[in-house]
Amino acid sequence: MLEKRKGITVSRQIMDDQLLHKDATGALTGVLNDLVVAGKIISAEVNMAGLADVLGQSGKINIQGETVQKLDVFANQTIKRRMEQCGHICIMASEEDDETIPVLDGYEGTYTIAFDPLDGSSNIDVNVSIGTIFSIHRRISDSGQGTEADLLQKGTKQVAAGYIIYGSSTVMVYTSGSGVHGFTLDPSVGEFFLSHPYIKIPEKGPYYSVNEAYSPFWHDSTRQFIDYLKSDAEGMGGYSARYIGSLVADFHRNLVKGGIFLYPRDKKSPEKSDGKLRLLYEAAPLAMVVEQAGGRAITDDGRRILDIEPTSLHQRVPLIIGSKEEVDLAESFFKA
Ligand code: AHM
Ligand code: MG
Repeated sequence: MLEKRKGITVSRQIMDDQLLHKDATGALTGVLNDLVVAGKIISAEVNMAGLADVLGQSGKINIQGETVQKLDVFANQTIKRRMEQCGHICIMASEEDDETIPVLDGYEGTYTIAFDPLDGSSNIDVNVSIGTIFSIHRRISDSGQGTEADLLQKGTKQVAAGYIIYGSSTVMVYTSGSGVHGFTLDPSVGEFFLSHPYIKIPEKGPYYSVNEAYSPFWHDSTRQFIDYLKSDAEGMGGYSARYIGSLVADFHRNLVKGGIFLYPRDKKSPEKSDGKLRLLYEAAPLAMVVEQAGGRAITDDGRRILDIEPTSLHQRVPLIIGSKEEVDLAESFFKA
């Protein structure tokens, strides 16, 4: 059956998911379909990025006389434009904007969206995988433009979450609470086709992903955990380290192959006292995906990411995410 589903379009899957919810109005389907469009537009621009560099530097004029935009700015504008007029969103938050973003008057809907338009900024100019991450909640206010409180809801309240990775191919992975599905973009026809139905993260994985250059600044429990993985006490023949520096890419690899990703707190700077990654745009959506796939996501003091009540839009949170066994193991070190 699963094999037979392979190759269906992302729109078909989104509609099938909608059928599982008897009260569904089609609004969430509308949001996800507009996100798919945004993903295709960004993917096309990412693929042109190398060429744009040849034709003109960002912020300068290219050979056609157009201003070349920075990719992260372009991705942010693309998603905002699609969402402000999609008719089902009442307010947005972007990692790139300090404040909440309203939708067009008359287009206010029932959902909110928080997104990181192009995550992995250090990899944008060097042809390494980058991605868009999104998180969707149902509004709690009644009507009109949404409020910040509509966005500051915990991860367990997400109705859908996922990411689009722009890598060797463009892949969209999302969940609306009934499993995780992955779709690969066929650029020749401009359509995402189901390539990874009902993704399950391996219970135990061969990889750990962490920026080891920060190890002198780690807290003891983090260092002891990573040393333990290297010691082969788990009998894996030793773990392998894989760290791209694009969360989406590191997460996606571990989701498919198994493993653990860590961005813990460190003592390097006061700003890193809660790690680097953002709760609303990065940690909570990926936590929903990983839990739906059978994995776990916690902080480095053992809190479940999805249970954290957000207090501000750009709040950071230490993130430990991946295969169940490795996250359980990490937790035992953090609690000790
Ligand atoms: P960004 O939102 O500015 O791109 O930063 C987030 C990125 C993540 O994709 C990645 O996991 C992390 O920063 C890497 O940070 P570091 O270079 O400190 O290891
Ligand atoms: Mg980011």
